[in-house]
Formats: sequence, C-alpha cells, structure tokens
Amino acid sequence: MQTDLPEEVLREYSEKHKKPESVNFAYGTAGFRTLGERLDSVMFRMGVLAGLRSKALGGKTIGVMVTASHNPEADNGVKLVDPMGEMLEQSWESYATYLANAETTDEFITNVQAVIYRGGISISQPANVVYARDTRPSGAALVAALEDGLKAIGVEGGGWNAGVTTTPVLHYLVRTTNTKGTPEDYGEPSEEGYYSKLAAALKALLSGKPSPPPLIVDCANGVGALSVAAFSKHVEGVFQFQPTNTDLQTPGLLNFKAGADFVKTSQSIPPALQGKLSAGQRAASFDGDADRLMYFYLDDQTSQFRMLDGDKIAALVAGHLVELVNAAGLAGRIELGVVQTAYANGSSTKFLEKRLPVKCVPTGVKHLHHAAEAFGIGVYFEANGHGTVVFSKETLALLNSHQPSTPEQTKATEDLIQLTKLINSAVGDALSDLLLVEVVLASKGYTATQWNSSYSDLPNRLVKVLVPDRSLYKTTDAERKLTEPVGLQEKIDALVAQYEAGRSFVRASGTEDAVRVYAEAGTREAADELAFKVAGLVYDEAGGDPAKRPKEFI
Ligand code: NG1
Ligand code: ZN
Repeated sequence: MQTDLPEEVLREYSEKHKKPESVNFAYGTAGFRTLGERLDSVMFRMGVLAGLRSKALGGKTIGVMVTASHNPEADNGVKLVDPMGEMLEQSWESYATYLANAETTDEFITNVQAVIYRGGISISQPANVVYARDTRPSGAALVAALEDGLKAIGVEGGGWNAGVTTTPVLHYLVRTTNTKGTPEDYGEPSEEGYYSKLAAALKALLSGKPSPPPLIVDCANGVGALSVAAFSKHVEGVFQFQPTNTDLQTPGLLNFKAGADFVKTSQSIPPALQGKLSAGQRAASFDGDADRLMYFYLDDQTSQFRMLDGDKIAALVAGHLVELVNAAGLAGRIELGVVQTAYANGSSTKFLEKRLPVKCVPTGVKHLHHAAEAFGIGVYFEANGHGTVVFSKETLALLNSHQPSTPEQTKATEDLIQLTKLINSAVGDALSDLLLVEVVLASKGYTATQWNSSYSDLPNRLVKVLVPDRSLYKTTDAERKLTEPVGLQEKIDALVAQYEAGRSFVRASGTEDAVRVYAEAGTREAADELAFKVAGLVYDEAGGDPAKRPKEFI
C-alpha cells in the first residue's frame, strides 16, 4: 500500500513532460482547451490530479476525457469527470489550474503537496480512473502523457482505457462504474452496456408507434460516426440512420463545415448535405465529441433552411414531459422546470414561461445541471444543443411506486420510466437526445414543420471580439449585465433601447480567448446591426488597434 507521495517517480515523469514556457493555462467551463501541441504537460498533470481526486473520494472512479469538442481539429483539451458523471467540483478546478501552471518540476511537486494538504487527501487511498479520447490526431500522444500521470500517482492498473469514444459514453462509464450494485445502479459499465440500454428503451418507447423515417445524421467527421455505426446494430428494423460526414481519415475534416457548431453559428446546412435533403425532411448534426445536437430541415414551401436548436429541443421535450406527467395522473406531484442560459432565444423563453417554471443561469453545463437538479424533472439545454433531462431521486421513486388507475395512466407511467432510461442524465448526449426527439415526434405524430411551429425564433447574431484582456469583463444577473468595465453596460443599454424586441449582452468566453457579443431583435437586419454596433463599442472601449478593427464592426 502506498503511504507517501511517490515523489521520485513523479519527478522523473514530470521531467519528461515539461511545461512550455510563457503559456498560462486555465481550467475553464470545459476543462483545458488549446492547441493540442501545447498540452503534453497538462495531460500528465491531469493524470496526477485525477488520481488525487479519486483518492480524495475514497477510490471512487474519476473520468478523464481528452477532447476539444466542436473546436478545430488542431485543438485538443482535457476535462475531469466526477463520480456521478458530472463535471469536476468547482474547488478542484482551481487545483487543476494550479498544477497546470507550475513552471518547474520542483514547483509542480510543491503544488501537488499543497493540493494533498488542502484537499485533506490520504495518499494511501486507492485511485481509480477511466479515460477516453475523441478522434483528434493529437489524441494518442496526449493520452500517453495522461497515462504517465496516472502511473506516477499510483492509479490502480494504470487506469482503464476506454479508447476512442464519445464524451457522453465516458460520462456514462464513470456513473455506471460508481453506482454498480447500488440503489442508483445506472446500467452495465461498458460501451456495449450503454448501447444496449438506449436500444432497449427506444424499442419500448417506439412499440406500437409508426417507425420514424430514416434520419440523416451529420457526424462532424468525428467520433459520433463510430458511435452511430455501433448503435445502429442494436436497433436494426426499429430505427435507421443515414450517417454523413463520417470521414475519420482525411486530415482537417473534423468539425470543418460540418457538425452542430457549424450549423448553429453559420445558421446553414452543412455543405456535404446540400442536395441530399428533400423539403420537410429532418436531419441532425452532432459535434466533434457527440455531446451536442442540432436539427434542421428545408421548408416545404420555400426550401429555406430552418434550424431546430437546443431551445426548440427543450420546448419539445418539456412539453411532452408535462403531458406525460399529467396523463400518468401525477400532476402536482412532480415539479417540472426548464433551465436556460442568456443565449436562449427570447421567443423560447417567452414560450416556455407561459407553461412552466424557467430559470436562467450562467453559461457552463455545471450551472445548468445544478439548477435542473432542483426540479423533480429538470430539462436543460443550451441554445447550441448541449443538454439533457435530470430526474430527482424522489421522482424516480414515485414513478416506480405509482399505482396507475386507468390504462392511459399505466401507459404514460411506463413511458416516463422508459424515458428515464433513454435519457443520459449524466451529461448532454447527442445520440440519446436524438432518440429522445424522435420518440417525442413519433408520439405526437409531428413533422419537423409542426415541431418548429411552436414559436418563431427572434433573429439573432453572435459575434466574437478579440480584446487584450478578457478577464476584465465581469457580469451579473446570469451574465446578462456587465458590471465591469464600468460604464459599458449603460452604453449597451442605450443601443438596445433603439431596437424593437432588442436584447444584447456581453461576456468573456470560458473556452476561447475572446469576448462574445450576443444580440437579437425583431428583424435579421436589426439583429446584425445591433450585434455589430455592440461589438464595435466593446472593441473601442478595450482600446483595440484601429488599424485591426474588423470592418463589419459599426
Ligand atoms: P464559452 O466559450 O464560454 O462561450 C462555449 C459555449 C457554451 C458551452 C461551452 C463548453 C456558446 C455561446 N458558448 O462556452 O455554451 O457549451 O462552450 O463547450 O455557445
Ligand atoms: Zn462537444
């Protein structure tokens, strides 16, 4: 049994994975994210931290995911996953940043000791870690660095390598490993277990309903392609995928003009799908690690592109859950709520607020997830398509003990129970969310057009502004208002007041070195103009170089 910190081993490995000079790493809303070539030392150190986190929790299995999600192929990243499949606890984010930025091996060892002391960690505890990566070319070498960290801190068996898989599968593995054989058992801790669980729930939910039409899925030329191929085998004859953007070989294609982020930011159809969609036919896009989902279709009348984003998914799913809870005879016994961020389209918020409680929280999955847990059933989605539904322990117990008094109540209760299995409550999951959408559409007999008609999105625009120091941007009111730089918010307010249905806010990105400006207004022109005016304001206030001022900023 290990009783002391294996300092010599740590030193030796740390020398192999030196921190690049003059780089400052920050554990943001999605872990560390930057060019893959810069991340060797960070990976090694996160291996060590994952081991320490597990020891701090008495040997519970911790997850490590190596991915940069929807970002360009050259980027990579790493995030730690806590035992129930949730994001790393906030206080440990600062430990991560602290270890990642130690300039030398000596400083690294000192910082490790400080983490052990501050975290009250007993080094003699066992450590268990499961890790995986997406399809990025830099992934294999980075995983090797991570493995050095796991070995150096004495993780059991050097950790469990789950290979190349999606972010949601990794979260599922963490949760199932830690809950196996407990009352919160979440399924078989294997990738096959994950597919089988989803497939069984899907079959139960679609039974007796017309089969959904074959669905075109844009896999962003990423790991989602593997996941869709593997899952398809489990649902033959029940559900058919037509995967596109599945090229994992050609360099540079990951997320390139493909995937959920492309669809959301360009508000257009991925070029590879052009000419493949008939009017009214729906299609879906995953992002590079398959935790985000966007739907879209071409209007039957005008052939115009129509996007069904995270807000539309939330509205569809929440509406259906309300109906099921009522039909089950459980109205008033389960509180349903929706959680959004400031990026949610104003029309979606209005639509939802008329029907159920809606909460707005700061950007970042952990905030959404946490707020959703306050409800009996909490639906959360970011507009970009990342989201899921969480069920409280009380709700799960109630569903299992409920005695329905009519056949209709029995059916609705059974559907709710199956939905708790179809939904990956640990994290946003493109595959599970896609199946959820398809089940709801099949239940309602809805086409994409009918789904889209619930409300009309306000035209909106998201703009990035490069500023010398984004840490100067401080916000309040769930990021909807700036408190610093002092005086800027008043200027934004004055601009917004000039636009009908105008809304705009500014915040520093947690994943990129930039400030984001969001604006929406009554017309496309007005939304664009407002966004570019606010962007110009931010650029000038930050003392941006007039020679480099983007020409679209007004
Ligand atoms: P930042 O870079 O902090 O805006 C982006 C997304 C978040 C979230 C994270 C993690 C937008 C505007 N922001 O965060 O919603 O998904 O990435 O991936 O979409
Ligand atoms: Zn992602």
